[in-house]
Amino acid sequence: MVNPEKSAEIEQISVGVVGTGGMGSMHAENLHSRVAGARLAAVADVDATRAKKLAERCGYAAIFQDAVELIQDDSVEAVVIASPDLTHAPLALECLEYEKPVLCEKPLADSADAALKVVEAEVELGRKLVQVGFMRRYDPQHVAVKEAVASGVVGAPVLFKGWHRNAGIEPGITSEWVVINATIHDLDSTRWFLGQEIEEVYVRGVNTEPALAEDVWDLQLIQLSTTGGRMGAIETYVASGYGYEVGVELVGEQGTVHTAPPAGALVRRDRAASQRMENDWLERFDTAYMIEMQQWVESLGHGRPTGPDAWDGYASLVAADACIASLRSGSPQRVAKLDPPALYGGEG
Ligand code: ISE
Repeated sequence: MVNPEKSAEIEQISVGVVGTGGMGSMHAENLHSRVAGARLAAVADVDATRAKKLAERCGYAAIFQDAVELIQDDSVEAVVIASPDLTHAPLALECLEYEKPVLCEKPLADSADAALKVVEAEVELGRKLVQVGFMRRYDPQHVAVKEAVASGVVGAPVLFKGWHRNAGIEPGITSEWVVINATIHDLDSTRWFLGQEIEEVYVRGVNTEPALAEDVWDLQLIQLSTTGGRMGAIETYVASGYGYEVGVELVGEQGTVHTAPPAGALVRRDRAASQRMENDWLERFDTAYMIEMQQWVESLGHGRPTGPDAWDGYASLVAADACIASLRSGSPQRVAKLDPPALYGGEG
């Protein structure tokens, strides 16, 4: 789908994309052909061949092998970080150094301590420039659930349930990776839907996948409670084998709301009914990624990003750290108490 406004004569912000794997390519292609008000100015990747192929597909953007050089380049006004997780925080800090707005893929960092450095740098700067790629907040199904809950139709929400299943494993993963790379989305969803911080977590898991080391839990179940006395249950299964599926249910005092099944044809044949399942997050959240990028670009036109911020990135990692402590210790863990600085609406 090409956005017709793309070709209109409107002012365009020049965006550089760091990382040209699956996520970076999708963001670059959205910027190039679907999002109004932006142009793909540059891409960066250590893999020059991959970067060149993407640049050629997307209107011959400039190519960098060094992400820092892309960030520093005068032709780049805003940056998307979609490189490996470990690089997110250092590159976000570099963007803050050059006062460039940045849409940073989740997780904001590989630990809460590293994410706090980004928060502190933003506080020091005195303005928000970082948005974190929690794209589910833009998914029409998730937004519909959020709106239904906010309308009060089911009364006060008392329980959040989330399920998150990946079709197949990535080789060499660890139990900690499952939390930081996958469950991080569900921790953000819990905070977003309940409007409260996570206070305590208890994580259990099992290994279902012979291709992984025995101590790697590819199926994890989290029980949690929040600062306002609500509860949550998150299932993350990164080796479901059957397809990619993400959903939420909110149980309220007078009813429940949950994400509708993905739209698509129900085929009946040979005395069976079937519906195609999505393969991965790029397919399932295609619309969400596009809306996320469009709204980010528009918000920059108005001076600052309005989506999930560095504090959301940090708070989700504080909860993730507690999940990791729980899976290692086998016991429930308190989540460190949060005190947001004034920049993020708090008194700290
Ligand atoms: C992946 O990195 C993502 O961000 C997806 O949204 C998530 O569902 C998947 O589990 C992660 O590995």
